[in-house]
Amino acid sequence: MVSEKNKTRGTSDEGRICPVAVVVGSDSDLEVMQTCIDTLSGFSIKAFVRIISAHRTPQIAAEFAENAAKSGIKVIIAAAGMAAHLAGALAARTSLPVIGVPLISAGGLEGIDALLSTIQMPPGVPVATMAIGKAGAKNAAIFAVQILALTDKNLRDKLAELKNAQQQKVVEKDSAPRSCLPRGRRGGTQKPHASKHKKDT
Ligand code: C2R
Repeated sequence: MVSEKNKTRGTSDEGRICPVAVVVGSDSDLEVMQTCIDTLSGFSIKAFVRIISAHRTPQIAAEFAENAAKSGIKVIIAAAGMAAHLAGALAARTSLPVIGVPLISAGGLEGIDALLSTIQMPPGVPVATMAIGKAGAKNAAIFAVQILALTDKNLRDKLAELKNAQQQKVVEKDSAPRSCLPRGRRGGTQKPHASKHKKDT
């Protein structure tokens, strides 16, 4: 039985509504997903973090997804490794946008297992699947902000700042002095043309 505490556990953090839920399949996923939580907090969004497994706690997962919209959540980010059923299982029970982050798990297949499990949803139940691991964790946060920014000018301005800042970084790196490589040494080591120099025997 799901406890009443779990059933009604809302999104309120000291009375504050968190519009983004970050759900992980295991506490072992939290280290990578901290990037997601930190990126959200860079936009002054406090994530509502839960550890829920569609495989290990299926009833809690179902109840969380069914109550999410009512409790003020607007976007769900679901991250899991291995046979990552989590994002799809949540998406099956809510019409909120669900963003999936496939993770690398010890004993898994370097995240390819989680990627395919998260991305290959049947038609009718979409999960917006990000890249594997840390890049996906960061992009999930930005994608959630982009969704919220549709109705929030303040967030739109902050997103524009982020784009400008990252553009500026690349431009600065590009304009840094770099030494020229001698001719013939560009693009790695060149193999001698063995066939041309082969001695006739
Ligand atoms: P443990 O480290 O707890 O053994 O978990 C988790 O996300 C984690 O990456 C190993 C991996 O199993 C994943 N997991 C899932 C689900 N629940 C846990 N993929 C699920 O319901 O999809």
